[in-house]
Amino acid sequence: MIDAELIAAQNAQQQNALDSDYAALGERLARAGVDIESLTQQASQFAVALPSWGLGTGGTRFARFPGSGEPRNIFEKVDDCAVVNQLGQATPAVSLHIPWDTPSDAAELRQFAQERGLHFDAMNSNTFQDQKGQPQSYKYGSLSHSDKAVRDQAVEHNIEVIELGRKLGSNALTVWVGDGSNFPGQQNFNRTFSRYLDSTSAIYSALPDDWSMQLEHKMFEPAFYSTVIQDWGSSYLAATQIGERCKCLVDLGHHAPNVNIEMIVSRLAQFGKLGGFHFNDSKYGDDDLDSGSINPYQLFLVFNELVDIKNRQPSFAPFYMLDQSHNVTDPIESLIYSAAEVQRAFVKALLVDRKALEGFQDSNDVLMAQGTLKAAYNLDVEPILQMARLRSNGAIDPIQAYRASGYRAQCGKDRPASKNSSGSGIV
Ligand code: AOS
Ligand code: ZN
Ligand code: ZN
Ligand code: ZN
Repeated sequence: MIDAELIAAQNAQQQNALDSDYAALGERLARAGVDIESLTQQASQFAVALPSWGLGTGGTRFARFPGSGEPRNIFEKVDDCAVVNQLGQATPAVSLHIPWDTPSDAAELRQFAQERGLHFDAMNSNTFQDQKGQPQSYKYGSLSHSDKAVRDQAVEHNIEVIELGRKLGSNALTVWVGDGSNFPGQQNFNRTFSRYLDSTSAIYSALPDDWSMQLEHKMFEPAFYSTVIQDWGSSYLAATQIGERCKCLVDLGHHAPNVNIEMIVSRLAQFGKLGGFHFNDSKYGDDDLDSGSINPYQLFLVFNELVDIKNRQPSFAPFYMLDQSHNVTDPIESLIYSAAEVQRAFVKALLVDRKALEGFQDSNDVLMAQGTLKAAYNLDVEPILQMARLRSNGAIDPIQAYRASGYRAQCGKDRPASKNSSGSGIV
């Protein structure tokens, strides 16, 4: 991890400026009857999980351009996650991908993570590509395949992921499948969906009582004509049929352009089926760009719904994870920066004057209703994020501290490039 003294020295240089920015923001918020301390406390408690596959350079279907010092195995990935969390203080959990990051010894990995202040969040299964030595191929699908032997193999894999997750202290399984078709007529929609429901129900019956199962929908890719769980409608139907602890997971990049994602969020939550998120940003499709880099207002509007839901249902606790592919940035920097962007959207959403908003909505004062959201969104809450980090021994400016530490250069020496360095290039 990064030398704590280096972080403290950097913070010492920046603290005067932060103190005065924080005091000024605190005064401004106080005039509106908002206690800055309560916001800072909520920011400190905010957490978004890191994807184990996000620590290496991602790549596209055309090429992957690895950086130096990339992690070569899950232990090195956890080391990098620890750095992201140490500096940014918003990412205490890791979401594991199986089999890309299957540990040879689960207890050892769990302890290794614990020693670095990390735990394991939702587990991700993979039946969208063939693994070495597996008898059946997923070329024509997995959980919805026409051949029972393939479906059984895919169900079995998911059950193994649950078993591994139990040993790691996880309590959720996220299922995303690439199942679908490329041509009209290739598959019968009804029969394919029925087979998917049978398979996921079999997985669900192996789920421990305190676990949930998250179904992740995606409009297209790798299938380009039809996808089995292509949108929140199919996801909702499946989750409802499968069982109470089966929920829908929303990846921000998995919708048609311009779809009103925040409304999907509200709908799913209203009927108890919103289970979690994969945060990222996109311009065209499942671009998996850094959260908040393209459309930060959308991210804010999603959190505006989440805060509204939490006020209605205090027990509401969805899974938050970054699902990004870092192609042209240092993954550690992107993850630190992105987690802060998600946290920022959350804090701004807390600032929405909900009582006033409701009044404007009920009296159809349209301009003031939208202005109420904008007032929260337009406020610069950076001092709150910085103070939350400082108080948890993170860095006021985590990117600057990371660069000053020389961590990546040191990894370049300690981790000679390996062909197996992570980064799937396909997510
Ligand atoms: C794929 O497009 C989905 O976003 C998945 O959530 C994820 O990227 C993949 O499952 C990697 O495990
Ligand atoms: Zn995803
Ligand atoms: Zn995505
Ligand atoms: Zn995706």
